[in-house]
Amino acid sequence: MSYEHILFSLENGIARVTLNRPDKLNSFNEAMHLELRDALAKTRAGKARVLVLTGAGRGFCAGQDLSDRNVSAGASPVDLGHTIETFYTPLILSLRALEMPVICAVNGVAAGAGANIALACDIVIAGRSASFIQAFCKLGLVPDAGGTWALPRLVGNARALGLALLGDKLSAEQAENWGLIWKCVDDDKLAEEADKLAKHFSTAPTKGLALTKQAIYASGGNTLEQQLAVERDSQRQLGASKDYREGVSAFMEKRAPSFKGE
Ligand code: LHQ
Repeated sequence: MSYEHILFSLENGIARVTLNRPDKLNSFNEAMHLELRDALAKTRAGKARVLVLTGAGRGFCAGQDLSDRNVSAGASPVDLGHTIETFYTPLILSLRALEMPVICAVNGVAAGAGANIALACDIVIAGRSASFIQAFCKLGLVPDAGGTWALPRLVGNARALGLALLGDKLSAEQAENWGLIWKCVDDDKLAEEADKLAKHFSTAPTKGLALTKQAIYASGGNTLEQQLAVERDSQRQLGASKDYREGVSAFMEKRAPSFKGE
């Protein structure tokens, strides 16, 4: 599949996706969803050990392309649920299920589903001029793309409700202060910071990181007992991995480990 609305590369274990409809602030139409789906399938099937998601131009993503359907008074009603179940739900679930760290480099405004796609990534870094807007309330909608799940877990109900009911712009700095994202960096350092993280993860023990992310996401719905069982099962599996042997051997031999992601 060739891409018109995204850029994709996979080199040296690093998959990179750039949303690429800058004139529309990288908002999503169906074609972009399908291209992203294909790129995620290639990321899963290839030798990627980390994925970096970012946007082209001055924005990260303004959510759904609002110009792609007719909502005039005489037009037939639209089934937004269909769009959600066909495109956004599988996208969020596949980002979560990717067996590698997913870095989102938020290079500008992230609004509506764009904000929540960013928040579905494992490590979110943002340029100082970037912002997060739960724009849905201005359209009479609820936060989607996992927003109502992620927001209260990341920042608590008070802030989740304030963000979702008011739809105000939250600066990258405030997002970092609130623990909504990992880090805010100067705009001119964003690409460099994302690269540094990507290179780090491309030589990390990928299986261990994949099970770590799964365990942390599972914890929200688990009791302590259940979560202790998740940890036991993960360690059991990882104890048989080559990277675990390599990590321990490298420590004992006082040398840098060489992890293969196996
Ligand atoms: C856009 C968009 C956009 C099209 C900027 N669409 N063109 C899921 C399922 C199904 C349906 C409904 O929704 C959903 C989930 C959602 O994501 S709903 C939420 C959708 N997103 C929004 O409500 C955000 C709309 N955009 C904005 O509020 C502003 O554009 C923000 C605050 C993001 C940025 O403001 P500015 O920096 O002032 O830029 P701008 O508004 O001038 O936008 C630049 C261009 O991008 C402009 O086009 P133009 O031809 O006039 O230069 C906008 O029309 C276009 N654009 N967002 N979502």
